[in-house]
Amino acid sequence: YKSREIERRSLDVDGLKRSFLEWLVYSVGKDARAATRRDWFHTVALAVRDRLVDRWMDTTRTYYQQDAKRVYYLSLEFLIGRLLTNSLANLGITDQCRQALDRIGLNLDDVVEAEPDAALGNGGLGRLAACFLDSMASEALPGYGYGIRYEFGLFEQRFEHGWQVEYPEQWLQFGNPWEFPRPEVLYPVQFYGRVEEFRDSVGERAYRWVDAERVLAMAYDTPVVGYGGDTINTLRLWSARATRDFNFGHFNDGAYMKAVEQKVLTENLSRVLYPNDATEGGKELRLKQEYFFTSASLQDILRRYLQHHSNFDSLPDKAAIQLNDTHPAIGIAELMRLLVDQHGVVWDKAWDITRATFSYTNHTLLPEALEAWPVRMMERVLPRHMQIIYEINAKFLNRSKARAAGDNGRLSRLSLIDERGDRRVRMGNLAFLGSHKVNGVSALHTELMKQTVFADFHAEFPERINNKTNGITPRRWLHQANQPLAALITSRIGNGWIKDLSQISALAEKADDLVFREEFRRAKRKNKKRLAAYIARQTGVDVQVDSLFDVQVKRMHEYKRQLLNILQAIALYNEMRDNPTVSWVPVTKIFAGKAAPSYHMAKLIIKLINDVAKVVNHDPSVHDNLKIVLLPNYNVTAAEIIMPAADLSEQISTAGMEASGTGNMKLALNGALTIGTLDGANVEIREHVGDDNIFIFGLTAEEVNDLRASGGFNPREVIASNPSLKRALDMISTGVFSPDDPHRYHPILQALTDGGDHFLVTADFSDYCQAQQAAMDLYRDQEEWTRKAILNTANMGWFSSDRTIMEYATEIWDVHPVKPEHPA
Ligand code: 26Y
Repeated sequence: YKSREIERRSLDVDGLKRSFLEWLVYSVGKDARAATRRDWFHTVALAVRDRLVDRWMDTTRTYYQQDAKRVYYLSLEFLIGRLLTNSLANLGITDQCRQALDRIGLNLDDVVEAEPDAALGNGGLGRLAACFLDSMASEALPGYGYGIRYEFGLFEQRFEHGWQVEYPEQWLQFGNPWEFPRPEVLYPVQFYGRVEEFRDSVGERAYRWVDAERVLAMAYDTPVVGYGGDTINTLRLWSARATRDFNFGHFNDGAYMKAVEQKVLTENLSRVLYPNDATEGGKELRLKQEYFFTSASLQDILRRYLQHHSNFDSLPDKAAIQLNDTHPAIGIAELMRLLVDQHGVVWDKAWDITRATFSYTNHTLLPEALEAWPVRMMERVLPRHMQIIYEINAKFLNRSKARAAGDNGRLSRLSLIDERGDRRVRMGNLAFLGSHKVNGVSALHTELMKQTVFADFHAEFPERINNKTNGITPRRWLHQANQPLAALITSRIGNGWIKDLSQISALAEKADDLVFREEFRRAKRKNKKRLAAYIARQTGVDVQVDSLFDVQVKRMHEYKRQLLNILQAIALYNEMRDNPTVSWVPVTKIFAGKAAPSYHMAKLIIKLINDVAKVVNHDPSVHDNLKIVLLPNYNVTAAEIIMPAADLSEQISTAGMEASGTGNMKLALNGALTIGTLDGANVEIREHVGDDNIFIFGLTAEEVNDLRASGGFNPREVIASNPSLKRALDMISTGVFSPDDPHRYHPILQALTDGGDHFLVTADFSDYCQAQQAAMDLYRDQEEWTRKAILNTANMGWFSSDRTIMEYATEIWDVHPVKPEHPA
């Protein structure tokens, strides 16, 4: 038994190999000859998991014994992607594992490919949460992620005749070796019912929530391995279970089948991730998901707190709860309910505790993305919470400065209830009011929060808004995804950068070193070859490895302006055909991204890109100097192949609309030059990499604001005065790219003209084309291009999510690193 214990922890090649063979037989139940690639993935994952359990328990025990202050990151999304490569790298056993598999006649890279991509998120917000988990563990911070264990992650995207079609993403189909089910960690969560008033033991008015429906939240834990493997934190995801009434009920014939149906319906709560990432749908199931995971998480947090404490006075000293956008903002009313109704804390004290415990991150200024639940729905689904929200609101409005000043306009804007039209609960206002700190995700975004959506709140609470510019984890996005470049960097400056990305600045002096440049180019070329092979496999298109890889990968959105990019592609296509004798810089335009299934305009843009690609890629007159590809099913795994291979990074949102962007950081860190507007974190990227090493174009946020306010912008005039834009649009409108349906793109043309071009595609077109020309010209000079690419990589150290997370830790959470104690 003892030797088996040691075997399970052994990190050397022989020990790993013996573990693999044993796991394959005794847990996967296969013989080496019959094992599939998936069997091997499960085998290796289970054996690797063995190697982290001890340290996981040490970490958890240390936090408990020291009663350390923990941070709880509540997020409806965690876009974690695959975990095998990440676990191996963070444990530092990649090479041993590779060799052990070699000895069995297997290739680690093939085994890795059998892991499904855990896509429990839509885009930036979900991936940020995943980067933060990595950084909290790597910085030894006592941090927990709390979310939902969706059975179906973000849909799988395929193109059928160029149109996006959605398929279910069944990541759990073959089991998940990383998760530990905790059937004993089970909390009741209620919905519907009504509120009863009564007198408590001292004769005070009190309330109880009765006749409610009950669902159970069951925990599944996933270990989060920090770099070096010393700290191993926990991601706890909740799954909906019908109550035990079902298991122990006895039913007559008809009632039995009904009860089974009811059980299935109840458990639908955690079935599927909502695929919208900007339009608030107002769907009841979504509200229930939000409350479900928030309530379970808060109950769990309070249970943990009460292991060491007998009243709630020091909750804010022991727990910091971060709200990832407003999705868990109902937690503010829920904590009030738990404290006041269940634990008998008086209101004012409960409110102080709540505010001192919560903080809120805003990720968007888009009005259509701000959550606002109809009062009628909230009253029905969460009647006690609706009361509590009214109470919070009444007390706040009574004391606010606006009332003192007699400013009713301001008062109604501050209200938690939007009284216009059907009455709605403004979740952003609730999150703001119930938090001691509120942050934006880039300097510009935070500034705009103060000036726009939260201007009135900012006047009331001038200290509350602060900035935390996003970051990305260098482990996954450089060390793991870009091994050629990572090895090159380490050969010159050592491997300290993996843990402390600021060290990467030491590369700057290598930008003038011709040998280093050559090696940097060689690493990039290797990555481009890998991407070219992937493109060929996914789309059947052959691209030139030495062409300029111009990459725009992100969700499909009008504000992100994939349309601007494809219009420029059409213009470039025309120029190439008009001037066949010119020696053109070969360009490969690479797009990838999913559209929300109900977002028709975004889906039409996908079809347009595919239609344009078909025409351009088959036109011999451009001599392969231009290729356009739209890769299907963009996800974390695809991003790991794309980011390292990019030359040019498209960050071209309408200024003022992209809160931060994080793909921009991944691309720049991997040595891509940015072509972008002064939006989101692009502003800070420019400050760090230097104005000479980035292509900035277009209207600024201020200019966009003025232009829209003045009403003085006429897209038809702009189009008429720009022949290449006019020609591109005419080609679309006459069906050059859609001969089977010439009117297909009418809605797009309409939006750009009569629609007023809200996203200012036409307004920025000419400046964008000039910036593209500058990029192509520079690309001819490979030495100069490489020099700038190196300076991008070297100057991106500040954008590590370790830096971001330490800012949260010191300026918002007041949590500190805790080194796990390992028993002898
Ligand atoms: C309300 C619901 C439909 C909803 C669901 C998901 C609304 C928004 C979202 C997701 C938003 C999101 O991903 N925002 C992105 O967050 C990133 C991390 O801060 C930013 O970098 C990026 O600019 C922003 O669009």
